[in-house]
Amino acid sequence: MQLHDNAFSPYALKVRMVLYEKGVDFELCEVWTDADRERLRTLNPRVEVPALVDDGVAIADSRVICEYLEERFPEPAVYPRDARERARCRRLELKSDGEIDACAYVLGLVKLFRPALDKERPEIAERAGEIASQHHARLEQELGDREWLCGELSLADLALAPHLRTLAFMGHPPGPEHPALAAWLERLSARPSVRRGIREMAANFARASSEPGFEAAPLHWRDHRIECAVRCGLGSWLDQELASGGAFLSPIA
Ligand SMILES: N[C@@H](CCC(=O)N[C@@H](CS)C(=O)NCC(=O)O)C(=O)O
Repeated sequence: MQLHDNAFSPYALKVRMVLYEKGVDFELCEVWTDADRERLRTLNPRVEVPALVDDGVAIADSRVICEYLEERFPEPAVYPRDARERARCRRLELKSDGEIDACAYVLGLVKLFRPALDKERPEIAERAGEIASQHHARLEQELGDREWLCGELSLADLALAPHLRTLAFMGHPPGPEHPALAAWLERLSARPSVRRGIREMAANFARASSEPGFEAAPLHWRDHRIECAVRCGLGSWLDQELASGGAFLSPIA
């Protein structure tokens, strides 16, 4: 089984953490170069990481991959057994991969990828920070007094780990008004699968950010990320970036 990914991607990280939780052996094929991207194109026409190859069959999209892994390696389970909790887990995973990823992406845009934009327009980070607090408040409610979001540790927790760690890294940890969420994030971050994943994400970020041209590299925009960018006042900026090649959309595939 080969996993084509880059730990810098929160989706890739989610799949890695599921594989670590399940103790599945796999070969890592990281995507860094144009040649790697061409190889990825043959596995996933949207040219997005992660893509999994099992016995010569390619499977793309982190949610599809995680469901596949659960069916292929049922124990230990990363989806709740109860159908209602399972539905809740999928909803939280969607929220994580959609809205919360998007907020972290816009903050990453101004804090890491386009720092000049942050200097010119500091209100964008401010707006994204307010959105992050709204997500924290919502998750605090979802968590209530549970140890994990859906009772047992599940994909809902694992999916959120990369995004909430990224938000914290960019100056937006759960605040004192979100004590249950802060304690949950600490518990989650101490789990070996998550610790390992976060370490790999940090190493890949260090490598990517030390490459020449990091701050000018074209950025991938899609679905919720575009919506959040527009909410933060970046609509016409994004249009210009798309026109000038500073931004690109997933291919239609
Ligand atoms: N829905 C997809 C989204 C995957 C995705 O957007 N991956 C990004 C990295 S976070 C990517 O590979 N973008 C293309 C690129 O950066 O060249 C999934 O869950 O796997």
